[in-house]
Amino acid sequence: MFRTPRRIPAVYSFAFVLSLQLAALSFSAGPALAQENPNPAAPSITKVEPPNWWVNLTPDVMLLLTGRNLQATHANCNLPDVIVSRTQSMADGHYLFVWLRLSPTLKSGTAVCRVTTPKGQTSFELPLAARKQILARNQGLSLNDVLYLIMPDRFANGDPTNDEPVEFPGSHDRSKPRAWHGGDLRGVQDHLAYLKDLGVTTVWLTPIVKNGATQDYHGYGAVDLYAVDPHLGTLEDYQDLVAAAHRLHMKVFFDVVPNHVGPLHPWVSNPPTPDWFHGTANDHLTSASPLKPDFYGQSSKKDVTNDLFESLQDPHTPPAMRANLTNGWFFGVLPDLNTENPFVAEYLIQNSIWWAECSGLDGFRIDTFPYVSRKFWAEWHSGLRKYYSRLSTIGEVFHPDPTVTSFFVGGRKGWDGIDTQLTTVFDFPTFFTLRDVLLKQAPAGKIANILRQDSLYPHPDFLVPFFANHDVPRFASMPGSSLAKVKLAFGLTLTLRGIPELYYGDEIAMAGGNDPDNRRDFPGGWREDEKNAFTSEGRTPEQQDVFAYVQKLLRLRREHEALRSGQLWHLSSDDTSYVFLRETEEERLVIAFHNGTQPRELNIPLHDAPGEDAAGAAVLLGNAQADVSARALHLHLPAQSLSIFVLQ
Ligand SMILES: [Ca+2]
Ligand SMILES: [Ca+2]
Repeated sequence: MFRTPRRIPAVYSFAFVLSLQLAALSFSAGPALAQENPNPAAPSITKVEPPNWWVNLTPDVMLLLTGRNLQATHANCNLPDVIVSRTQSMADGHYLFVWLRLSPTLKSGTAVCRVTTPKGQTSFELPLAARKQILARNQGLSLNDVLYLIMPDRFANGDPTNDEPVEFPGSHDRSKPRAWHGGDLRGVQDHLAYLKDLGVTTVWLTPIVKNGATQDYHGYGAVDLYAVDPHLGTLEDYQDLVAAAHRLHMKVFFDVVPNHVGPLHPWVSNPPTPDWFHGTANDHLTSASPLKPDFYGQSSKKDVTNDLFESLQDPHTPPAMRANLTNGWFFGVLPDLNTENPFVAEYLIQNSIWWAECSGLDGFRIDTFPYVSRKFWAEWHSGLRKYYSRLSTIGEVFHPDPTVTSFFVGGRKGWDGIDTQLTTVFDFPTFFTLRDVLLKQAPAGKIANILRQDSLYPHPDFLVPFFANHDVPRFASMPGSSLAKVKLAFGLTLTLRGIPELYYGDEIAMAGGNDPDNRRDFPGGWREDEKNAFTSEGRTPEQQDVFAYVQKLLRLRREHEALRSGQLWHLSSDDTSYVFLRETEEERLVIAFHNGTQPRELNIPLHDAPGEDAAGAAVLLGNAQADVSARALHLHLPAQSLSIFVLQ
């Protein structure tokens, strides 16, 4: 989401929302598909969703037709293997749902379907293609992966011709932090080699679907779930990007937002069914929890506020303590989809299948996960995994407490009897802890305390640890930060268990405060940029120092399986240091983190611990010194350091 501290961005003030709603009233849904009929009562269709489908994929497809006078008495298609099994007209004929049964003998082609009403006839086309062979399609995550989060508008401008699409005049201005800046999908593709060279494997792009407002550069204000935003390029650009990534043995994650659409989506003023949303533009709940932190005895004085999800995980809360979170409009502004409505659920499942099928994408990052009912997540995952068994999903659960984050992970049922089937979550507890330890001198032992709670997760090795994303201030700009601290943050994130996520630009220690300042343009992504930090010559010595450090850590991860999938053992933990070991059958690596401002000696007995038979230790990274004698590990740790040793 475009949150950061929980404040409503100025752009979504009440007056602004009102103007959006008025604007939406005159929104045109797109080009007419059939000839304008001079008879004003005749049916017409302006939009077909999904716009195309595939043979030998699903047995059925539900179409949502948008138009006028769509009170069908009859609908049929010209292909014998495409049967209209049911229709339902809604919203005074502005929408028609059409369920098609696709026979297994169906061949690719274009179905021409006719809709007949008491006042006339119209038709629409539905291309039905053979499934494309896509190299390495829909792979899902493995423990070898490292994610890299990109906000495409702010990374690189590969195609200046799309900077200001005709339908969005005045939307592009690099001098304004909330305007579109011109970055696009082509720009990401152009820099895959940079990312490969850095050593990440998987790009997560913030949403690429079409947005409506001139300040929706972040992508979280959808107006069309079946279109790429024209600022970012075309569907073909997205398909090309995924294909290019796959050729480089890289992966692409799609940011999906089933919780809400943007205030300008045409559904808001004219919903396909009366209960398409939870509430209406004029009458809805707000997503803030009705509970305050002190309900569970917690302080409300925090630097980075988090979402109050405790009541969702708590089996003792009555519905009134949960409804705001799952049914309220995010910020009180973003229209909350009624995912309990089976038509909405089917629409969203098909929409995700459509993106997976047409692009070959490898997984979904799921926005605002707890704000959607768990029953829906089980249905959505079942619907997708029928066709894409390997697809991975990562849920955003913005909360520091593992008892809360783990509740949403799939793989087992919660107290409500529901298995969300979510592959994993972002490791927000580790995020909060790393910032507390590195920036606020919290005890280093807090890291061990978070890892202790891995027992709450079915697969803790699949957690996604990180120290920054697009919703929080840049690590380098936080009070208490320094280049040394940035490197420590990378060092811990890339050696703890899990599949790490890095935020674009942190590898050159980019600066930035709260949203949108934390989303500055990557230097060199634009032809007019003076410095090009995508090249070593274009980086300052400080940028190159951090870049080379991250690159080296990522190389060590590739070379040492223990850093990717080794068992993690605590060796020592106290206020200033945390020393741990990653073990596979082949090797044992010791990672020694010291947060103190003075050097320190540590003697760690290895009796009855992994490594007790070690004869020595060789340094792989860092300036600490280690030797092993008398079944003990003797460490000399420089101030504020992280070192990696291989035990011999
Ligand atoms: Ca562009
Ligand atoms: Ca919701």
